[in-house]
Amino acid sequence: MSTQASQKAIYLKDYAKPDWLVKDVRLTISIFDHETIVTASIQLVRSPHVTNDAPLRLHGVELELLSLQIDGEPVGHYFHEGEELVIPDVGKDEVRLESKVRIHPERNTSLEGLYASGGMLCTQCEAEGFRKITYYPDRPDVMACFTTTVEADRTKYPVLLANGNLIGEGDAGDGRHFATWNDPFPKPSYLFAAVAGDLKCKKDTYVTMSGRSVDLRIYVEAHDLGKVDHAMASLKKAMAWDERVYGCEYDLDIFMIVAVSHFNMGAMENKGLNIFNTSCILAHPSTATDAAFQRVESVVAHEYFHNWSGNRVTCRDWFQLSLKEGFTVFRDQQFSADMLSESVQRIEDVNVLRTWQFAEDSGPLAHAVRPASFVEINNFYTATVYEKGAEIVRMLHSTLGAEAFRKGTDLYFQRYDGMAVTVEDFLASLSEASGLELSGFMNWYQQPGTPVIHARGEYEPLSERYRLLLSQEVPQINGFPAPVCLPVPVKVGLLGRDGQDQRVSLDGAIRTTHVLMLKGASQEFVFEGVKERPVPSLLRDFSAPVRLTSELSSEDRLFLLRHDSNGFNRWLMANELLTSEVLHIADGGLRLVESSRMLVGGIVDAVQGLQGKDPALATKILQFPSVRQLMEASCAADTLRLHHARQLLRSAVSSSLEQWFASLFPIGGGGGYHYDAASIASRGLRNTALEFLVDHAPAYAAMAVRHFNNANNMTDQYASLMALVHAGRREGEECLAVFERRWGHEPLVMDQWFAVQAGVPAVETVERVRHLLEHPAFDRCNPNRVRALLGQFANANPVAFHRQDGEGYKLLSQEVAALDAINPQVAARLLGSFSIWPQLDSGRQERVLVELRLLECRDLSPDVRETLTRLLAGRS
Ligand code: B3K
Ligand code: ZN
Repeated sequence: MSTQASQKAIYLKDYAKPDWLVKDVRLTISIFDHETIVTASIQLVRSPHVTNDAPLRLHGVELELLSLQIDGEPVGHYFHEGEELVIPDVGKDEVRLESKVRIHPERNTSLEGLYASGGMLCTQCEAEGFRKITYYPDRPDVMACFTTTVEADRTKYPVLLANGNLIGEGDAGDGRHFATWNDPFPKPSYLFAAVAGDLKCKKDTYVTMSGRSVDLRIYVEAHDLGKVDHAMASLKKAMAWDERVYGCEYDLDIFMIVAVSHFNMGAMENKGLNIFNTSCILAHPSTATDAAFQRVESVVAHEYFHNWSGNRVTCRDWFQLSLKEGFTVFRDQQFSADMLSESVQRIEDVNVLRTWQFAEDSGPLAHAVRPASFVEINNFYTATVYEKGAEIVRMLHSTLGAEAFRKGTDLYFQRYDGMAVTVEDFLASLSEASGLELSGFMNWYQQPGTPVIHARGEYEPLSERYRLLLSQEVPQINGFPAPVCLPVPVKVGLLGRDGQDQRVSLDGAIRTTHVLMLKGASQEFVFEGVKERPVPSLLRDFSAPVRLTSELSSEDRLFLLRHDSNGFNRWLMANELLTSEVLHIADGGLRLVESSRMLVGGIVDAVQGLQGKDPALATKILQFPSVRQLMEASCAADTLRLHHARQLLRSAVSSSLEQWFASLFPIGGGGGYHYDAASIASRGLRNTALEFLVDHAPAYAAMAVRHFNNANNMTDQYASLMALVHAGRREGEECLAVFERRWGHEPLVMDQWFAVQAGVPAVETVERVRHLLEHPAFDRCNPNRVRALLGQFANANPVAFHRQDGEGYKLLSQEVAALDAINPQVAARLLGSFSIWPQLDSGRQERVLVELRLLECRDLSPDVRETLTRLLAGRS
């Protein structure tokens, strides 16, 4: 814990190379019931660039130092400075440092460093958790080969794992045993991992493209062994995909995944020993929804892909975080698009981007994809670093084209293998391989804010020309330097009256889709051979992370919704039309008007037209913008009114589609559960229909109860539960009780039980959440449970969270304070939910500020203190 005065920012501009490098590390972790002893033997060499007798600085946090020797002699003179142990006079240029420390994983609730989860011990070292295990230069540009011995009681911890290949194991006396692992690949300490537990494992093998056989293992607690088949299948798909698309082959003889139930985020890419949140690895049709299956597939792939984009080539410093994360998110998005549906994947990714990243980019927590400074790096694992970072890589991919992009990534992986590098190095590889000048993209990494692109088109019938004027405005974000123009690829198609893409010419190239590169403040693009006045389909596939304004009329948008060959843009048109219509209804008398009827007609036509062709897209089109998105679009804070307006328009859709929705049943005829695009799509459409019907009329509650009772999979069961509970139907409460009785023993399913209740769009949900905080199964030490109840409440239930009397804000800030004493990372993330405050009306703003000021007076972790300071920085 720290006070405000000790908040110390670090700056990218101050980066200095390490004075000492590590040649090799030998680590022994001896686990006992009430303590763990870590001995480290580190071969250190003075870095060649250092001319003076630079002191040796090692990071260490919450370590009890038992002994410290250099070349076998006790170190006489050393001192502590912040998180560093400093040895001023080492004398020689190469030494072996041996330390012995005592740590207490059994008491470590921060879930960083070595900690206990259930009966096992595991590690989480990214970003700076290794310093909670031993004294070490804990920075990503210090890379070394690790040999790790884990030693523990044989009965309690029969499985002992660490990075790399197993090189020895045996008896250690006293009922104890040990295992020694060697990782031949140099790596930074943040990729270190060790696990000790009573685990069972599923084994498989994968033969790589060069014919090497890799041993694959997924370790879980015994009762979860039946839930790992999907993860194993996903891993093998990811390994094959990375070979095929990026030429990246796995390098060790073994690849292991361990599932733990207490984890701060989704998963961690430790070399050869990924550690996963159970929520991102376990999937069985009876306990996991389709969404959970998809998440497992994409997170398994993401962590696996890091083996090259992150591990073999790593980050020089934490400012470069997006170098590995943005690139790897892009890679996992490409993979998921290949596994299921390209347009649906893009819709989902853009929805996340527009909902969370755009909000972050325009609020008090805005920062660059590569920030220039930070206090606590854990606060920068954000939608901006991840999702906007992925969008930048996507723009590079579309600018270069797939082939040149691949040449660039080949060069990047080959040139920087085993090195810790920067975003500039990545861009240089792409530029060198493609011959394209890409330095403008550096600005995408360096400046925050979402650019606004204006598009204005003009048709000249006589010359058959269509002039498209594009201009950009880059917002000035408080506290950041004046922004500059960015390179913005805008993918465009021109539709004729028949709804078909016209083949038109731009700069001599004749195509149906063109990618325009807007570089300066404004630029005109002239299409030739345009036979008739077109309706432009702009920013297809969301070719750049921007807000687009255009002169498209509602009729044009409806036309695009009906006809656009670009599935993504059809959805975008529906989403934008629905957004403006709901806002219109909320602004007016909470009544449907003529434009509402026109829109409902368009939605109904589009959805019915997609039946049998693309039910997944139909489902997406039916997904109304969330109240959260409506708030973002309108700056309106009366979330209850927005909810009512949204429900009015939804019920108009229900009225028109009632028969059709009902025809998607009868229930029970679905057959067994299959995980494939077609089955997911048909379940998705039916469950969306159910949600509309249950909302629409109480009579459909009985149908939903039947669906709930007869469901042979969690997707259908959860969808019917959610439909009933969120519609406020009495039957919903009964199903909640049944669900709790049935699934009380399955933590991940119980997370869903908490989440569905935290999401009820009603002001009384504040009291419900308070009540659930007292439930015996609520546990502040488990981040999944905290996210299920409080994350859902604060981020996905604006009606309750923004309740006018401020009770939602009070609940959240009290919980942030309580959680901060347990797990600062989780607390700080939850506090970030307040970042919407400057957009609220003055009454709500004042109520938020009361809570934030109360928090300000407390003793807070650096994580929460930094977030709080940033939240309040711009207040008047
Ligand atoms: N690299 C980890 C995230 C670590 C977060 C540390 N606070 C997971 C991932 O993005 O793959
Ligand atoms: Zn990642």
